[in-house]
Amino acid sequence: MSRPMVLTAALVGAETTREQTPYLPITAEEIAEDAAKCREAGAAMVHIHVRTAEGKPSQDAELFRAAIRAIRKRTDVLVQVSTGGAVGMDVNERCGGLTLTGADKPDMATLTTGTVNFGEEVFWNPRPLVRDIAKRIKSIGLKPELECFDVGMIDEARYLAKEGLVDLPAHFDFVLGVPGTLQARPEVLDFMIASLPEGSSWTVAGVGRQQLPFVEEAAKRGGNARVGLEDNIYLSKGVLAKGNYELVAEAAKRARAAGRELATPEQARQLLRLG
Ligand code: KMH
Ligand code: ZN
Repeated sequence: MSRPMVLTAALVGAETTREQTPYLPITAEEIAEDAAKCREAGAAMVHIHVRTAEGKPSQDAELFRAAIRAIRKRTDVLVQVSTGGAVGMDVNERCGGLTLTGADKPDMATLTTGTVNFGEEVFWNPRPLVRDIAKRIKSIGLKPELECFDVGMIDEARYLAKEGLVDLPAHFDFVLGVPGTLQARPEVLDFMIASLPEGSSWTVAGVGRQQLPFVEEAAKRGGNARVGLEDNIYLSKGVLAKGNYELVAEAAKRARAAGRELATPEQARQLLRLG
């Protein structure tokens, strides 16, 4: 039996707008409703950002708390909080989700290990800032998902491990296809997999129209995949996904067609070594 595939749904993001798609969840209830449908469709984890009532990107702890409570009321899907936030946010703002404790504590948090162009802007992650976020994640007993927009960010994770800020093997997410960064091509994925520290696990998040094809690329290679409105709003050319759950359902279909079963949240916990 092949290893079950972990599907993550990136529900909200910081860049997608209601003008682009009316199906973007914004409130805690909308996020939770979509999260529960994503779980039913085959997702084991959701990656969340939060928004103000006006839809502005935020990393406010209370907004995260409300979203996490609403999700956990409805479903057992794992919850990963973003520490990337939106470009231009300072480190304390970005780490709002890491201040939650007890029943509101997330299951995982992202950690981007380097600076990268991000469309017309810059997603700023110099070493001191990355160290700061890595320490915060470690100090609350969470495991990071190492978000790599470029292959050098995998090497940077090795460097952080030498400093004792990240434990190896770890779980990596290759984000491929953001304008201005490394694009989603099969040979890029192969190189990234070959560059991983021994024993590490990986997910690939193809951005834009490469999202669903890269579920297949991941499935073939024994890895995991991320889909969702953070990275892509279309189910097919010109057809908006009517919620994250439609993208998860399509990803699940493609994963199964490639011979992969889907991981439950409990299996994902083991596979990603979340403890
Ligand atoms: N919104 C991007 C600038 C993360 O969630 O950790 C960063 C991002 C990464 O989305
Ligand atoms: Zn994100």
